[in-house]
Amino acid sequence: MESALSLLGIDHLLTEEERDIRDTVKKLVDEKIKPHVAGWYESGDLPARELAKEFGALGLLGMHLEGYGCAGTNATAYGLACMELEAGDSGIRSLVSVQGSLAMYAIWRWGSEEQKTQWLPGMARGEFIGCFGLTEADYGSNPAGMVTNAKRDGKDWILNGSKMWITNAPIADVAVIWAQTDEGIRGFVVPTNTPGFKANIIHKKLSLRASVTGEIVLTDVRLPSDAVFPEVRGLKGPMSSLNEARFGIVFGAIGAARDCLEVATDYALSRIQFDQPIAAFQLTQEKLANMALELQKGFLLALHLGRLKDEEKVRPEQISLGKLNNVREAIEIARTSRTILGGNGVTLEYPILRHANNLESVLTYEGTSEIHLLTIGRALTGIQAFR
Ligand code: TGC
Ligand code: FAD
Repeated sequence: MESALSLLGIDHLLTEEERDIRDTVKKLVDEKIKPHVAGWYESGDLPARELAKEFGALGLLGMHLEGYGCAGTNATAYGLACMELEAGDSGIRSLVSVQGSLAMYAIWRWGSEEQKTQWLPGMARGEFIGCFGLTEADYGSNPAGMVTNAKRDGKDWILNGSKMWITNAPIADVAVIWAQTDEGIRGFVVPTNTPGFKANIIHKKLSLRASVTGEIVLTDVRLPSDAVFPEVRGLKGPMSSLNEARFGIVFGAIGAARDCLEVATDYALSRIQFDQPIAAFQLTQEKLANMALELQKGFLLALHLGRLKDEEKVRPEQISLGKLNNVREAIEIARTSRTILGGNGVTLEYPILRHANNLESVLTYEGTSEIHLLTIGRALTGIQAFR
């Protein structure tokens, strides 16, 4: 029998090194994540520090970055790692992508040499956890309007404002905070023990429960002059990190969808109704075949973008296309897989509704599906329809 991603024989499109990395991450997820993640999801808590160290030891944090203790793999290998992590849980992939693609990438791409040497090696080892504060309560899709601000006071900077929905904020050692200045939006590297920095946990989430999300409140946070990224001004700074994380999600969503399809296929083969396995009904086979079709197409799209990225040719609107398609299809696959499990599909005994609920966040964060539609629309027409 064919497995969910083997139908097209896609494996031979990967290098041996890429397959090794994928298989290593899969083993880690099978042994250390899958047995526990339903419990973390139910309690809304997870051992993030221990996991970060484990991921760091395996070289997964900032794995596609060069130098400063990072593994320096290609982008495709990073994508494959995201795929396997998200087959465990989107919250686990988020832990890795916020650390590596958002916080570490921002420091790696825009930081001074001192900022890089101070933070990146420890972040790569998982000793320091990072977060990335762009979104505000009133400025989500439109970060250009942010009101968090940084003002000069002598040589120091004083930060005031708040950030909302910030993954890892309550457990972070360092926060990359984007703020308005009199020279436009700039990025600041903020140790979270700086007086005036507070992070409150956001409770009652029904999605991404195996991930800590917080609100950051900044009250007269005094930072030295060298806490700012020296060169970059404007949205280009944070958007460059978003490109990295969105790319990881293009692969990640396929991992969540694959896990759903695999579970649904196994279930369909063993569940008997009307004296036969439900897999024997044509309606069930239609569901499985359609899901496998979208899964293969989504993986090929991800791989194509990975190859483009490795050649440094990928454009933001191409990443938008991949994120939009693969998350949208992954949610459809999760929901259809859930129907195959009937009543059992609504419990945490099976991963499917957990994945489906997580994918609601994935559809919204890193640019909502509407924002990605408009980004593609702008690329097609040359007309921006955001405002
Ligand atoms: P716009 O005029 O289009 O651009 C302003 C400046 O930014 C540059 N830029 C980009 N640069 C690199 N990559 C991209 N994808 C870029 N998009 C824009 C652009 O070239 C320009 O540069 P410059 O030098 O000319 O100034 O800006 P706009 O205000 O019209 O906004 C465009 C829009 C709506 C597409 C953008 O604001 C957007 O993508 N909004 C969505 C916000 C978002 O995605 N937030 C995510 C927050 S982080 C998160 O969700 C983490 S979730 C946890 C996890 O990842 O696991
Ligand atoms: P809004 O921007 O208010 O959008 C609401 C609806 O309006 C959406 O459907 C949207 O598509 C639509 N809409 C908005 N503008 C337009 C338009 N021009 N045209 C058509 N439709 C439009 N942010 C961070 O900075 N760092 C993080 O680590 C982080 N982690 C997150 C973790 C979780 C679990 C979640 C849920 C979010 C996280 N976010 C993070 C925030 C996330 O990026 C935002 O939620 C997202 O960008 C959307 O912003 P919003 O929630 O304010 O929705």
